Amino acid sequence: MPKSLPFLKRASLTRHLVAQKLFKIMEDKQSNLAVAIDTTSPEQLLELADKLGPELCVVKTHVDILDHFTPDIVKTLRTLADKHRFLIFEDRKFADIGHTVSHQFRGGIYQISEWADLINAHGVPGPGLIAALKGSGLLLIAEMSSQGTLATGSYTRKIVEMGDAHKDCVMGYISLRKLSKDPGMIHFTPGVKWEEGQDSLGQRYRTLDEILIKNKSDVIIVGRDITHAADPKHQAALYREKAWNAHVKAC
Ligand code: S5P
Repeated sequence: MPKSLPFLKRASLTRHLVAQKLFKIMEDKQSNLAVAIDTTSPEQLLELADKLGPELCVVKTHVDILDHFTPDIVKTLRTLADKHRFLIFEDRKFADIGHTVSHQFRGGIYQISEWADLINAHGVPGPGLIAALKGSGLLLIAEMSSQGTLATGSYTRKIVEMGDAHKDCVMGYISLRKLSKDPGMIHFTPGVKWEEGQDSLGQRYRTLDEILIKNKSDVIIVGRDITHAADPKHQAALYREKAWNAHVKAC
């Protein structure tokens, strides 16, 4: 199995500014850990982002699950992102025609384009939505961690073809493993726990060694195993260290 290149080397192999920035953050902080802070409380989101910030390269949000929203919440999150040097990834999973998606991205209550460094989209509608999402770093969803996902086989291959053909906007993939041959593309993998398993609603978990060493992905996205731990800060520090060691091993 060919070895992966170090992140700093890969930063020079992409022209995507957000990808370059992320590669550099990962190398400087020795962190390829993204944390999904899936809480309904804005106060808890900000508190966890501040507490875990030093361990992370990315904070992943679902703003539409917050039980209330004001622009101040994301303004504070941006301040924390600058303080701790992490990127904000709004996991909106856009999946409509370009015209609609453009409004969902730039307008509405959340105005995602104003504060998100990273966003993601399904490729089902075709490449029209990619052009509409220009601005933040875009990840296409090529595979999913959930049981019975339809994003497999030729669908997955076509997503990677679509993404690799739009490198001015697309900087990587949500996937279970490395898919693109382009070292400038960054692969993010959710569904991570210390041990393999499942939740009660179809989420499937694998270990970080399985994801980063065996399947050559780049960034792990960990949610409840950190946010619901007895000591989230300690757990995040452990995940950071182990994920970084796995990355070094894969190089
Ligand atoms: O295929 C996917 C894609 C995503 S972005 N499977 C996922 O679980 N996710 C997201 O990763 C999901 O929306 C959640 O925010 C996070 C996983 O959370 P956990 O608590 O199961 O680790």
